[in-house]
Amino acid sequence: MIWNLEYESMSRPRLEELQLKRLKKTINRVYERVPFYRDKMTAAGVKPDDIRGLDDLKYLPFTTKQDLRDNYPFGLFAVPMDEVVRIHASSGTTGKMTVVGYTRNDLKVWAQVMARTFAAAGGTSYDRIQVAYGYGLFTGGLGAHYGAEMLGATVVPISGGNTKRQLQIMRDFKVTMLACTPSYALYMAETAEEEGIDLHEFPLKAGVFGAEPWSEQMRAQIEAKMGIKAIDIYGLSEVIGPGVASECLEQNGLHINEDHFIIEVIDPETGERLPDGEKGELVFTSLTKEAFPIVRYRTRDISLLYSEACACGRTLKRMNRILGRTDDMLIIRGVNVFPTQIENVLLEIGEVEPQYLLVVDRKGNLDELEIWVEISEKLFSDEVRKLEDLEHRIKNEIISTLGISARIKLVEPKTIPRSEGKAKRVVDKRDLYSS
Ligand code: DLL
Repeated sequence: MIWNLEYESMSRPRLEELQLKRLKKTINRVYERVPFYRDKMTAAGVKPDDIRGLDDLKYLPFTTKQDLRDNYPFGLFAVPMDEVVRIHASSGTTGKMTVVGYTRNDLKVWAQVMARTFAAAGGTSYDRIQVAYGYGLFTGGLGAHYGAEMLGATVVPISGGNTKRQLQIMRDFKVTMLACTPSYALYMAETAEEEGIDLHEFPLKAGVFGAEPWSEQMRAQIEAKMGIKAIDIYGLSEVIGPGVASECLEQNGLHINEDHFIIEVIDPETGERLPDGEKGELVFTSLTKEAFPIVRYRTRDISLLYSEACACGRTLKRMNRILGRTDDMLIIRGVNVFPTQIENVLLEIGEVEPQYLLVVDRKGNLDELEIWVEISEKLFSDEVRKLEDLEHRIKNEIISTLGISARIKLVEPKTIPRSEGKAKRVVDKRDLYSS
């Protein structure tokens, strides 16, 4: 079923007309209400009236995660706080979070695009949807929740964790759709196997999985182990959360909700726009958001666009699954982690050398993070108790700032390989982006 038939299957000329009207409104709005945008546009010599066609978007400056950090927490909001009814946040590069806000209407739009997502995965009001994305500042849980409610489905808002209970509820409540990260879906499948539970006997038919990179092999595994259709869904907090783009049952590219977001693909080196079919960095501009409009946001995600028609009837352009990133952001158990955040924690604790290595692996479908930290000769020959205490403090500090647990391995000076160029801080053993 196509949830917003009119908007999801518009002709290109009508869609572009709508996009232009909305783009002009958004640009006027940010120019008038957000000093950051006005200053950047002034510096670039552009005024809202210069935006006469969709192609003129290219004259506007990009917005980056650094800009969001510089305006932490609410500096880019375009409405007074009494109109903001919800805040979400995700981790930034060096400790400061990226904070986004929603008006009542923004929440409605978000629920609409998420209802589209579930409908595109075959969902209807007869479905029971288990939302096992995390609830909280992360956009996954609440984003999926309101979308599923908008669809009229029965929502099971279980959030993440407690896998055996997830399986029990899935069986007892006769859940038909699952929403979580793909790695958690695989972990659930594996736990089911261990418990002697056959998921093929459950009425589960589909899952909407995203928030982290995954591959076609992983899709095949999930589908075989769970007996479901595994649908890829993409989004990011800065743009709205989940609901930016999602696959239909054709499973051949993710339809972008272009009536709400304009997508561009750029060469990450030159910033030049690339034609459909060429691989580059995704850049988004919101068209309807009120509290946190965003103009030409550089996602650092790499993909490409297809403009051929899709057999499902939707005319919205599709993007390929995410093929990589242009920066060093890791996604560990669904949490965005920048190596610099870990570096900051280590520096604040002191007592350790500024030499560290992050080793990320996936064991039994669960991500594991090991942090190797060099300590001084003197400390290394110290009492074991002191070393254990240091290990504990680092572990706790990582949990409280990043929300993930890590194994800490204190190593002797000069153990971590030095590099002649850029320091290599990460060894990622998961093969995430191969298809
Ligand atoms: O992860 C929003 C989301 C929630 C999407 C639930 C899908 C499902 P952030 O925490 O801001 O928002 O992280 C955004 O996650 O820039 C990508 O690098 C990555 N990402 C999200 N979806 C996918 C996907 C949410 N389907 C960042 N494939 C993005 C690959 C994804 N990477």
